[in-house]
Amino acid sequence: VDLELLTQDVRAGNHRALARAISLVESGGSQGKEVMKRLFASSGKAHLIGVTGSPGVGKSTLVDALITQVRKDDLNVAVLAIDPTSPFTGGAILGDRIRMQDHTLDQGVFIRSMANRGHSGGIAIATYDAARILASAGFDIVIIETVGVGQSELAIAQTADTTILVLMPGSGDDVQAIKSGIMEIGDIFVVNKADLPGADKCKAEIVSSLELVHHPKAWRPPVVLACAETKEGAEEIWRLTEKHKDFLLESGLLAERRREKIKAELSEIVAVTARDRFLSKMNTSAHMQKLLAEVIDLKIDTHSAAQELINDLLGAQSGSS
Ligand SMILES: Nc1nc2c(ncn2[C@@H]2O[C@H](COP(=O)(O)OP(=O)(O)OP(=O)(O)O)[C@@H](O)[C@H]2O)c(=O)[nH]1
Ligand SMILES: [Mg+2]
Repeated sequence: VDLELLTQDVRAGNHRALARAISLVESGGSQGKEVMKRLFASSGKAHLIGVTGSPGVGKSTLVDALITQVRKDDLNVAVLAIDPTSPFTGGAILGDRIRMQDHTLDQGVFIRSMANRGHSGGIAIATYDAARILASAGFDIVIIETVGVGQSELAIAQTADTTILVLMPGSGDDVQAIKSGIMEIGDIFVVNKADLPGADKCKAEIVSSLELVHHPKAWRPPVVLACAETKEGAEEIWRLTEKHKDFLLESGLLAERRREKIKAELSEIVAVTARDRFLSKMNTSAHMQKLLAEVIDLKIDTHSAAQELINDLLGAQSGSS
């Protein structure tokens, strides 16, 4: 791959080059890192919007409706759909394509699914990189759709400047969200499938539980009823998203949040890299074989053995043991 040419094409907004560059960061190799090095300086401008919620609440349908709104304002939008791992929603890749295909002929829209498996560096890191690639291609808006269940999905949702939490009535979702503490990550709450019974009750419960959550400065997360299938509520959600962005800018919170996020991202990269290095060294270490035998014979306990290995590896890495 000619990386100079590739990154040039990415900056020019070429969709094929974008797909290629994202594949490179997804595979976690050195070429992906090189791509990021070249694009980094031009990657700061997009508004990152996270859309998260339980499987099947209508996130993709809502994102599709949001794309239409964004295009009406003459802005470009890219979507990263992080596939759910759950076997119950395994059809999501195809589903997302079909649902979003209205926009596939539009140059101002780019949609990409990312598999939640097989990332040596972790899906979160690949997602941060992909979002930056899209930003440097000139997309004004980058939407990241994740299923808000696991730790890594929450981490991804938190990379966004604005996080939209989607729930639906009658699923027990609201109660679950309140219990698990994910209420804190939502900047905008959407009760989707408002055509189903119980939507008003669901909204009321969220509103009252939000009163117990601390929120930064002047922003009180709004709770919006929506019917993504008919695009009802999409315009209001888009307007609130823009309003939240203005709030972030005016309050100085945007800079503060981005700082926190970059810190988390750096920790993640360091942790993942360190773990990989440790594990590969450990597996080839002769000392490891010896300790293994000793643990089996109950001559040394696991914690002490691990500590010996860590001392070994750290010593070897810093070149002073
Ligand atoms: N009744 C009703 N159904 C809806 C609405 N929005 C979406 N759906 C349906 O809900 C199902 C799931 O929609 P998706 O948009 O795929 O949901 P998702 O949250 O993206 O699902 P995963 O990505 O698999 O977690 C589909 O059958 C949609 O047609 C709505 O407003 N009302
Ligand atoms: Mg989806």
